[in-house]
Amino acid sequence: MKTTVVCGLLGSGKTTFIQGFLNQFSEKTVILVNDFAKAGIDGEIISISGVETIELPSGCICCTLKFDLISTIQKVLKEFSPGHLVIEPSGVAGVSGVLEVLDLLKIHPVTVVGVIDSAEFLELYESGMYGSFFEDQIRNSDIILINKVDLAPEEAIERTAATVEGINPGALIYRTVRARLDGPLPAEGTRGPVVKSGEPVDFQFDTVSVTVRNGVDLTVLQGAFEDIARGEYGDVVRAKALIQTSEGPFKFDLVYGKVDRVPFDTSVSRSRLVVIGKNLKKDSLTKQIGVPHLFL
Ligand SMILES: Nc1nc2c(ncn2[C@@H]2O[C@H](COP(=O)(O)OP(=O)(O)OP(=O)(O)O)[C@@H](O)[C@H]2O)c(=O)[nH]1
Ligand SMILES: [Mg+2]
Repeated sequence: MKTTVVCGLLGSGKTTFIQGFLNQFSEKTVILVNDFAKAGIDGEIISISGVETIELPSGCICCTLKFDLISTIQKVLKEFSPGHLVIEPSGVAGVSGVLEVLDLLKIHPVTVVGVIDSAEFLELYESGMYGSFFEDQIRNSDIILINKVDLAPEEAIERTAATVEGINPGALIYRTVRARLDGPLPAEGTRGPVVKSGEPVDFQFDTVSVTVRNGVDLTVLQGAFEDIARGEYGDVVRAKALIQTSEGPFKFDLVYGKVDRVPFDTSVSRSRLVVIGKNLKKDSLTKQIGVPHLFL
């Protein structure tokens, strides 16, 4: 069995990468996704492709949910005998914790794809606010995608690439838009043993999951997302939603202040929004955007 772990900070482009690669997975593939917030969204996004997708419980599989990861993988191996296992840990997971689980289960070879948001990386890395998160990710990656180069100035892209290369000179580094690579994924990684770069980082983010009324007006919703991006509901770093709006199904994404909206391919039966950050105004989020008294 081939195993691919796709890691990276919240909103860096992990799910986008997996979606782009779905048509390359020729063998029987199972995808494990681990959303940090209670209302899972990535599982539904990936599963519409028809690939077997399993949502791990909300939280973080590198630490508190390690045992869930172990038992889920054991179950997947038994039930599906996949030719390819793809794991998307949450955007706050330290990848070394996930790799330790795979080692423990004697699963190899494992290819680690690290996705980096080049529009945000330098500021976050240089501020040191996420501790050893990036070192852990970069040191343990075989392939690193310096993603979102359409959003970052050339100077930032170059400095990001140089910083990444300095941390892991052995990794294959690509600059990507929408995490797209031309050609197939290198079959096997060149990584050595798992590198621990420090204690797992506790981001201390809160999450709010909100049920939204199906059929909500698209313009109103766009306005609400812009309010979230402006900080009206707290210090939000990531929000995402799948919503059946007045104009049909839509996927909304907010990553560090940038709002993105695209039509979704199938109708959404359970419209929902998740917000991740600090000092979140849970009550007003639910009152203004959600169905009152109906938390997920
Ligand atoms: N402009 C631009 N947007 C991108 C690029 N790659 C991904 N995005 C957008 O960034 C947002 C987040 O992408 P995802 O693939 O959901 O990120 P993720 O890492 O899976 O996010 P989490 O699972 O929540 O941590 C979406 O709106 C994507 O469309 C890129 O190269 N350029
Ligand atoms: Mg994702």
